[in-house]
Amino acid sequence: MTIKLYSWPGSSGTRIAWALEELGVPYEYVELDAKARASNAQYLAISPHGKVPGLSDGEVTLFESGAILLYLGDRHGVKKQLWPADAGQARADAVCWTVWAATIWAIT
Ligand SMILES: N[C@@H](CCC(=O)N[C@@H](CS)C(=O)NCC(=O)O)C(=O)O
Repeated sequence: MTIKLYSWPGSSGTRIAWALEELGVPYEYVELDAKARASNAQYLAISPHGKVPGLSDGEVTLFESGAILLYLGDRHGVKKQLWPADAGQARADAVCWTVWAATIWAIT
């Protein structure tokens, strides 16, 4: 099952590429043309507002970098001990800082 990261350099997709590299999960980087993406029906099925990043993992598709990071944590991070498994304080902290990073980075 191939992971595909839809993004372009210098975008919010950078944080997803970084996470995938840290997780050591193989993925395909699909560089989108920022100008043409609004008419890219295949991509709009993954990211309804046409923004990057978008990610597909087999049949599963996601948009919003914060949501993608939480998904990667659950799907690949727990088994690599890079994401807290159980619903304790460590996991709560991981979720809080992930959403913070996805939010603060977007407004600065
Ligand atoms: N909150 C979203 C922000 C997504 C976003 O704004 N992406 C920018 C690139 S950094 C984009 O696609 N810009 C094109 C546009 O706004 O039309 C996330 O974190 O994924």
